[in-house]
Amino acid sequence: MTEVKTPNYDPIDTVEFQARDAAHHLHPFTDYAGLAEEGTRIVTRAEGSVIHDSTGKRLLDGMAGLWCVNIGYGRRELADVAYRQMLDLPYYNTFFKSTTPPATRLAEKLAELAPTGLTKVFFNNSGSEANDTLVRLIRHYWNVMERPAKKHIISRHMAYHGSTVAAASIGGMAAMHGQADLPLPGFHHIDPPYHYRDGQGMTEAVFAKHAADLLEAKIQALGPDNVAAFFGEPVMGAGGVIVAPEGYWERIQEICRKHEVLLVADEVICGFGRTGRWFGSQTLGIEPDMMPIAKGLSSGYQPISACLVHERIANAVGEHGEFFHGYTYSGHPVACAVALENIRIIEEEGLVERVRGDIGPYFQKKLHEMADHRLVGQVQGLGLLGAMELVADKKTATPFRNVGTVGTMARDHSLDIGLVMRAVGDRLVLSPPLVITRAEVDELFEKARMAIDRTAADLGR
Ligand code: PXG
Repeated sequence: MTEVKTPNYDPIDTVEFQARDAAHHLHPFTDYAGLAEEGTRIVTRAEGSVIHDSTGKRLLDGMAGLWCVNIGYGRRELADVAYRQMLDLPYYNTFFKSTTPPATRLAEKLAELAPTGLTKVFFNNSGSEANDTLVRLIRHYWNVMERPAKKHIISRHMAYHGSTVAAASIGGMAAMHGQADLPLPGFHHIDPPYHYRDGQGMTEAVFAKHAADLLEAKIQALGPDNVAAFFGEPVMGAGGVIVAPEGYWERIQEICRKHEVLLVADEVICGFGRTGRWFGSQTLGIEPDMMPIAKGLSSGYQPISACLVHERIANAVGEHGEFFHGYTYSGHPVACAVALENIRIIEEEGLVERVRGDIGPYFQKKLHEMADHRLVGQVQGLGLLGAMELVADKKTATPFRNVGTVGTMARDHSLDIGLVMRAVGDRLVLSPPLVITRAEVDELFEKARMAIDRTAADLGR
């Protein structure tokens, strides 16, 4: 970890800067009137698992940015690699039979790390773009296989797969659909494997089969000859860190194989050590046909994503001429060089093994201790992913009225106390950098408990 350095710009007058921001900057997933009133947090620098804002406040980043800064902030090695690559070759494309050394090397490295058969790599710049690319590729694949009716795509309510038109259609976020008349025709959703909310009264094993069989029912309703693919996050992230009960993925896979439906494991959050293996699919025993990856691929130091595609599919498509698809920055040399260096660091420092055998179990132990809190109905997690669901009544798992209000209160207390924690409805979610220390995990859960205590006090409980 490098020492803290002064930012390379003039000091910021927070209030004045907030006004400038509110005047011109349209933020993603933001209520603009609310932001203008409250003012944005201006994050100026970071190191390890800690970020700092323009007021001098220090926050422990329990979210690794947006589930992405796996190797932590302030890694000089990545800056050096980017600098050198920019001097050697800042840009060249990978269209028209060109490549650059970092793009080829990264494709080769990803094929080595990937689950069996996923040896072909298509580069994009974000998770959303990776999912868009896959929708294009899947449609093209079934056409070249002379199964043109196979076009319907199934995924899950509450899933997040991105914000482009196709990715938001795959996703199951009702609010996103509502604002844009989505999903597009041909995208369908089944209920997620959310045992705590939907499976009360069923054992996990019974519920696992029940939840997976929803996929088979949907395939039957659409006609197996019409269904192209199923998309699922190994662990649902933005939907609230929902870990499927054991047996779910095995059954999902069986159903996909039986009906010749491609299985896409969206590894944008679960990839690069988050669950204690390189990919969530490996932790959960999934053998996908395709995987979008992003976030931890570069630890967020550069925008880059990739689609890992089974060679069976890539080869079939490859026999039918040009795939008319790509982005100016597909395989950008600086982004690829940074991703390679990120992977080298993950390997050198044994971060995947650290999550599996050391910091992951420690984090889970501390997370599960939170279950004794009077407001916490359920804790759930895997590796360095965790969720705590706040409920009105623990015994009956009764949610609060106006789901989201209490979660937001706890989130706001958490930020005040100096911890970045997200609220998804009333589920408080965590996804810290893989380099988080034990002392920082202790601090994280002390602060989380304090935030929930203050929330309980606000509610008079
Ligand atoms: N798939 C998954 C599983 C994701 O979590 C995407 C695709 C899209 O990636 P891009 O790079 O296009 O953003 C994501 C992104 C949140 C939050 O609030 C989650 C994401 C992005 C922004 C906010 O939890 N996940």
